[in-house]
Amino acid sequence: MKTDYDVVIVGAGFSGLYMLHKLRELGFRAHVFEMGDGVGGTWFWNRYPGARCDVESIEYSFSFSDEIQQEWNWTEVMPAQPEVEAYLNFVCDKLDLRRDIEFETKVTALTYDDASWIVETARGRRVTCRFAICATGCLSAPLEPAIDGLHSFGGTTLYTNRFPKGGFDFTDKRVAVIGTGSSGVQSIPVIAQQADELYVFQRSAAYTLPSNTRPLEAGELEELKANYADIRRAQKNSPAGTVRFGAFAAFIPNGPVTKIMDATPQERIKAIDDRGWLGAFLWSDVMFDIEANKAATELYGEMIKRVVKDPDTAASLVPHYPFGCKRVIIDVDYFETFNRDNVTLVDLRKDPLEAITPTGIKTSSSEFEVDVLVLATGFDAMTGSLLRMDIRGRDGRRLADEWAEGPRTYLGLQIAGFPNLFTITGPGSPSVLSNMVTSIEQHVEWIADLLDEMRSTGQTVIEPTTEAQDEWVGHVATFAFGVRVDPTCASWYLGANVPGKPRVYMPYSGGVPQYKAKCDEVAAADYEGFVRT
Ligand code: N01
Repeated sequence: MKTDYDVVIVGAGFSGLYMLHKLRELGFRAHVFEMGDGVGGTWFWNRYPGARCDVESIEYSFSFSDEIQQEWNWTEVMPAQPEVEAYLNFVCDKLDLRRDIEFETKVTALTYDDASWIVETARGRRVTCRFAICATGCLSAPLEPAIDGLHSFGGTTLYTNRFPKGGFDFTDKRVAVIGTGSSGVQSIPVIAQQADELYVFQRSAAYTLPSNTRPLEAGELEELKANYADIRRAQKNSPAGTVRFGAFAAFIPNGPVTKIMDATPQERIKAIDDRGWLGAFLWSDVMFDIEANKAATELYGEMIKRVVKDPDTAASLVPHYPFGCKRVIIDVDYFETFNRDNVTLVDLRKDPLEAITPTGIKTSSSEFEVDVLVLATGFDAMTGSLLRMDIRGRDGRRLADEWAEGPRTYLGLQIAGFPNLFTITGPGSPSVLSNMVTSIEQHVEWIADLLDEMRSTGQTVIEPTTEAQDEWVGHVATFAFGVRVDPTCASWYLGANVPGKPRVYMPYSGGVPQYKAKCDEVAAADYEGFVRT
């Protein structure tokens, strides 16, 4: 059967762009649908003030083209949003990708029919393709918080994950920020510098470390570029797909050997005297022993007290859940911001949020009148962007039904019952536990090799077996223990931030090299675990 395209790709972020390029190189007729009016995905939508990557720029970039990595000039060690977005536009122009991208076109449904997929969009377009590839990102389905009166607010409501292009001027405004995950923690210091008054509504305190970002020094970038071959090789062999680790560099290479539980109170304090914030966590038992983890959090609290002058505020800023169960944040002057006269922390664990009113926010003990409400309340991560499309596979089965108890994939790449559908960095792959760009490149190249091979052998349909999928899901689940699934921690890795979402630890935690080895083994064994016809 003739289809409109060989491949439709949903999304024009890092993964969609590289997938398009790779398929075009191989001579496939590929087409991208993108919801935004520009490329970038995560880096298109999350343009809130202070948005910054937590992987060093030199590694948070494509490795597939030496020309691109030599031509592009990063200016900072940890890149801010505008620079990553500009980089992706540069890549897009350099590879002339735009001509195959249909912008402002949201895909609403994907339906499998007769060895092909029907793709429907919110604009009423309906096209067919042999393969459909979801390059929809892990953190791209914004979560609207279930707060009474949310839509009654009469001022300006802004979402960090859909922040206006061109920014927003907070000057002379009374502002409330709800949410203190990465987006809140990064935006709060910047908003505080502009706003008249800033109220930070915190339900869970954050583990955040100074980003230590800085401009790249003269000659530094050139030296890094000269060593790119080694850096890229090392990235691929590193569990997290990154080797330089920015703010977290002190955790590497071999990790600490001393246990905090064996350290005297004086030795613990000396650790933060000598090593600052990282001194709280650089102990070998912190991730393995919950008492050690609590001791580390106490030390972290000591560090907070050293910075935050008001003792009640400092106490409220200490997390109530274990270190390591949520993604650790990098910030610029987060704790220092609470010493400003115009900033107030509202601890929702002591004074719960009751409602949003037409003029502001009501907690159980107070009312806060504000002009602007900033919602930094996160995402329906990893599955949200897939399940918000109506995806129907073989015999009309709905992905939403198949995943009612949590996502099930083979290798995070394909789903039994959904032939010829691929997920780049899908649940069950390292994705968010790694440098996303490293993992995206590995997936794109694996999928491209497979499609190329299928074309050469005349095969048109591929689907994993239920047995292979069950086995992989079971393997991924063996890593869901300890702090990752701590009941006090509502992490998005676990789906625990979304009311009603099944609690399943979604990413694969075995590390990038082990995962890649498995994917390569599967391919070498004639795509073991998949059925091809
Ligand atoms: O979202 P989050 P995010 N009432 O889910 C609170 C990546 N990222 O956008 O924890 C009051 O982490 C919620 O409270 P609680 C990164 O991987 C990376 O900040 O549920 N509060 C929490 O404080 C990150 O992990 C960068 O108790 C409510 C916050 O909102 C991921 O994206 C930068 C609430 C949500 O935090 C998500 O980060 C930005 C309610 N009803 C993002 N509902 C980098 O630096 C929710 N909250 C690379």
